[in-house]
Amino acid sequence: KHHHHLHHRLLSPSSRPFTTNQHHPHNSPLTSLLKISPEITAALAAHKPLVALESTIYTHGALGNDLNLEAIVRSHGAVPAVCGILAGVPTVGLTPDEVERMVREGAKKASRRDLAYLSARAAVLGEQGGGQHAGTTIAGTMVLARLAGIRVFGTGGLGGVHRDGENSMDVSADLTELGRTRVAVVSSGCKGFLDIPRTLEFLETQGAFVATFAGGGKKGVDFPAFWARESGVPSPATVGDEREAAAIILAQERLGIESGLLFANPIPEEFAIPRKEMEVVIETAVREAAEKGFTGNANTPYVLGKIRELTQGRSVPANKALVRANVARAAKIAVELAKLMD
Ligand code: PSU
Ligand code: MN
Repeated sequence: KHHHHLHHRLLSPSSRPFTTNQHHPHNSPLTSLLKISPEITAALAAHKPLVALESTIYTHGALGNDLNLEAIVRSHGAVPAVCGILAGVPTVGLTPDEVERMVREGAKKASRRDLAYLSARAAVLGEQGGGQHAGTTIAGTMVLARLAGIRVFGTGGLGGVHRDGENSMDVSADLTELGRTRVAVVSSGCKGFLDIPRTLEFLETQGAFVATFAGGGKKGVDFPAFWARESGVPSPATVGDEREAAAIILAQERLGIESGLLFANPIPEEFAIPRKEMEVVIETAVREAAEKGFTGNANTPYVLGKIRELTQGRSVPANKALVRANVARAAKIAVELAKLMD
């Protein structure tokens, strides 16, 4: 019940959660709104490397239940923390059973704007049955991870500026979150059906650091496009290895810069689907979404589902492979970061 306080003492001033009501006179339920699992609480106290994982990938991804992301994190010596809203309670450290329950019973999609709304009835008012499940998006997961004090997050592909976004103004809240919340996200760039040049422009405006992993000190690599390693758009920066990434994260923290960081990890070569090949499918999926009125937060799940259908399942193994590779990278970064902070 008091884990939040306990944990709070352990954080250095610069890494304190940005919203607490520690001066609240009562032991208000608000103080303990965020539920952090016992395993994560212990890992935080012991300064173990931690990797946040999103739950939208499970609730809206239809990637099956054999992703084994937690096992990947553990195999690299880090602790996985799946974030989401379980029966109206924002939770860091969902168990596989809890995630399975969310998928089975149905879940909303929660970005930053949705967190308070979905938590109010169950977590604040204590209403029985007042709580819905929700998978947290990258933005939603970043908020929860930051509140818990988790610095690294591994996932699939970032949301971004949608095609025709200059008219629809459909710009994922993932981008503004990276502008305001200091969590390092490891993804295969942004989803390939987005407007990648505008997505990068927007991230620059938001003050979010963007670098792409490039081995052997290679310079001038593309910012990756999810299923494809190439996008035709050069990455603003490159990073050589996990230790360098960890050092950048630590420098950001020591400088007191609150914005997030994006480390793009191109899909493993053997699973990549060339950009030209994907483009045909993407155009169809994006057009259909527009014709059928899938706008707002329904757009991304629809487009991804349509692409799955049109590629006869070829995009699914690619999607799984890239998520797994990103989560492994994230775990290695978290381990390096723990070493640097020792
Ligand atoms: N993976 C899926 N479906 C999704 C997403 C991931 O299979 O909907 C989510 C990610 O969590 C990402 C979000 O953060 O899509 C972006 O959605 P939007 O464009 O509505 O911000
Ligand atoms: Mn959107």
